[in-house]
Amino acid sequence: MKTALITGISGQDGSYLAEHLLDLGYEVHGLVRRVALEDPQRRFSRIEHLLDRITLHPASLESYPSLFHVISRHEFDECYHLAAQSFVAESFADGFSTMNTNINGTHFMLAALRELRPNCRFYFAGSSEMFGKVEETPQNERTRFHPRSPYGISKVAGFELTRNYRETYGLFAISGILFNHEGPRRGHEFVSRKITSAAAQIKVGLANELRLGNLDARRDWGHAKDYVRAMHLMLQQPAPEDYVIASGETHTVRELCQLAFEQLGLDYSSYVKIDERFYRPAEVDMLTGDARKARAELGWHPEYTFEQLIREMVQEDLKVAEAKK
Ligand code: NDP
Ligand code: GDR
Repeated sequence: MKTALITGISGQDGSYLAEHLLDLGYEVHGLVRRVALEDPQRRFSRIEHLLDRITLHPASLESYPSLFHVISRHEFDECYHLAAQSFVAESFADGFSTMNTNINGTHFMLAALRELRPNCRFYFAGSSEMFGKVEETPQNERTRFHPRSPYGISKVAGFELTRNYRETYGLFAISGILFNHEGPRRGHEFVSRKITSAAAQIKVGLANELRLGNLDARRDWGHAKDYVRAMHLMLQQPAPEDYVIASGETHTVRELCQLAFEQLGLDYSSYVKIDERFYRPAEVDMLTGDARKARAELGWHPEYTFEQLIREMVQEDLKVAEAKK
């Protein structure tokens, strides 16, 4: 039985990855913040159903000793480093804390593994935000980075740290460059969930409008369940390499609105209002990933289409809205 450590296990991807690894027979450990352990009902909603099958350890990405402590006491075969300040808009509001958490947190994890568990395989949660103002379309593993936010810059730094530990110290340390992935467990601040939950609330009469920023931004959206399978596959390869994971399709935020409202028999244009507050100081206009390397070498294929993803999110949010009514 292999043992895996997941940082960010209480987040969207951490929860799906924990389920996937448990299904594969792994012993699963997770790093969580102490404050979260003290408020499990609210902070562990995504992993509530797994709590008796996983082992949680308190630690913070801001504290090297707390990470060192956990890693020194348990043998891990694989480490999935998913914890981060992951909301791009927040990184404009407070770039310093995003940089601190995301860059130092990744550096601390790598430094502790190098010292204590050099044979543990390491996955870094890289992002399509690293491509930012894209230099070519579609983006692949060789496309140059041009990040447009403190978040994007922090992910480029994490990517370079991971590469450097691989090349310098021989760690099996790789980055997945994942494009946007969503699902019913997505945080409400991200645009997909903001739209599907608002559409459901409007449908049952709990809300009457939805305020959004740039409707013309284009993203390559997939389902988080498909993307966590790719994370695991990357760590099973004979040699450490980075992979782009994407659907290869791009849609505007407007199209996402249209599709979500249509599922409920509504016309989005009657409810969506443009609000300058949700525009970003610098936007990533358009992302489309080229995941041919992952398809060929990992045998990875997404199972969900964009339409199935949005339909599932809308249906789940409708259940929540109906229960609240
Ligand atoms: P979430 O925001 O849902 O989860 C983030 C996790 O990180 C949470 O468990 C959170 O814990 C934890 N965390 C945040 N700050 C700290 C800290 N200071 N110390 C310890 N833990 C912390 O993100 P996702 O699951 O969507 O994404 C997972 C990773 O993948 C992130 O690194 C993200 O940047 C990256 N990524 C995500 C993509 C996506 O489309 N979802 C695409 C590409 C990359 P808590 O619950 O306590 O806040
Ligand atoms: P993103 O996701 O920034 O791509 O980062 P998000 O869903 O926040 O934004 C996508 C696009 O929608 C536009 N937008 C709005 N976004 C939000 N959140 N709220 C709004 O009201 C709104 N109106 C328009 C944005 O401007 C943007 O263009 C996500 C995160 O999961 C990152 O952690 C991850 O690395 C990347 O995806 C890949």
